[in-house]
Amino acid sequence: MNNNLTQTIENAKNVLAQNTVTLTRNNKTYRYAVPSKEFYVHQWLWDSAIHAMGIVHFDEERAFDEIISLISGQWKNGFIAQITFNPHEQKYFPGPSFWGTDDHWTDGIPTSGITQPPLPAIAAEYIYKASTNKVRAKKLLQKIIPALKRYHQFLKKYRDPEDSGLVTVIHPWESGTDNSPRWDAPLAKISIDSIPGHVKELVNKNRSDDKLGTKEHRPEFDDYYRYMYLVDVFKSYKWDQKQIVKHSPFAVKDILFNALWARANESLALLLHELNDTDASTVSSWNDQTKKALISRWDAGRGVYADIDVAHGNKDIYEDTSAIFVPLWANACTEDIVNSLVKKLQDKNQYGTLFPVPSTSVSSPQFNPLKYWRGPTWAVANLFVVESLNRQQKNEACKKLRDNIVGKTITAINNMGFNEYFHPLSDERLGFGTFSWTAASFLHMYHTYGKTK
Ligand code: 2M8
Repeated sequence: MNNNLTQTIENAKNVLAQNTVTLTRNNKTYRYAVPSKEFYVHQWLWDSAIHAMGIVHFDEERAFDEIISLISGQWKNGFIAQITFNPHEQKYFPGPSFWGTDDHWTDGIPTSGITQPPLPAIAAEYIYKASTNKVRAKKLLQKIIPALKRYHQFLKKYRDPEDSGLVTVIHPWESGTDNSPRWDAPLAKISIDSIPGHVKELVNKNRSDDKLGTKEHRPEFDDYYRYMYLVDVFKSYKWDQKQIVKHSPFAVKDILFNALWARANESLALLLHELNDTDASTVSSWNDQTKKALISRWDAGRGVYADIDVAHGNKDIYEDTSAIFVPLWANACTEDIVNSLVKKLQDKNQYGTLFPVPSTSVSSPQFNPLKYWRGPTWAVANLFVVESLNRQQKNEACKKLRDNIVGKTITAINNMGFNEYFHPLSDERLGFGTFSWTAASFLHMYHTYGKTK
């Protein structure tokens, strides 16, 4: 190992340590890492799951803290929020006062009203398996698994009311890939003129990400008007999930979210089994159902898994983004699908760029190498692709690609540091700096696959 890499591993640990917040809520002390002190100063759901997967390689107990803190704000109906707020922080917009969720908070713990991709159970499986002190890890597992089971029951009940196997996402922020081209068509149906003046004023007055960060790397104002309009609509339904899922102007069956949903049910079933919980078989049947539903979304002609715009007549969405690789992590694929996706990853004009994997295919008319989820390479999205390829490692090409992406991600971070995202065609760092899940993804990839090379 070169000295530089030894130093980068230490730096990654330091990023996670420096971003760690210790907070007392209702006489209990919690520890979690914020995504980046430059802007994201609260706890995010899927970020924390990734943090845990990185932290476990140097502090097993601390890895579980991420999930323990996350579930402290779980609502009575099982919902776990995209953001659990730190009441002492002001920097981030939209903070706790913009959501109108107060009536649902548990023991006064402030949260937003939407969720994020259900990564925590996957993280729980990984951190449990990586823990060397299994007695302690099992005790910690017993602390978090009942809450994660209730969260999955919430998603199944309220987000898949049709029992189709595919859960519905009601806000682009729930997808985690906020301004992905996949949401362009559904969002275009919400005309900017129809958005009430008070929502636009609120955004104009309070938006802070474009001032604290680089404007060109962030979503547009029209995106933010729509994001906050949706929050306004959900507030008017008093966060009643049944009403929201039925009436939300934005409602999609997201391929990435559902791929992680399938994989998360596989993890949860395994952990429930480990704890002798008889619900394991129900959760396992959800995994089977979602896998089948995902395979049926594959469009061989276009070479993508198509999302569905539920709010607008179940229209298919065929945007070519890195979401299409993640069903492989859940094994929701056939050999032909795997071969087709391998070609895309190898092709320089699609996903095989200088620093892969771009979040949108280079050949897509929507590709923008600077803007957030519309083209830049994200270490966390690479972690998903790497795990997806690893699941298909019987296929030699997948194994080779896995090692190639691990190597390039480690080298890039080693050279450029821990930014939120990176230019896929040059060595430019983008977004906010000193980012926790970039550090955690690096540590996960290095410890799991990097050392064997
Ligand atoms: C970004 O999203 C937040 C809203 O949730 C924002 O831009 O304000 C996304 O990259 C999301 O996936 C991520 O979890 C969050 C914190 O890193 O930032």
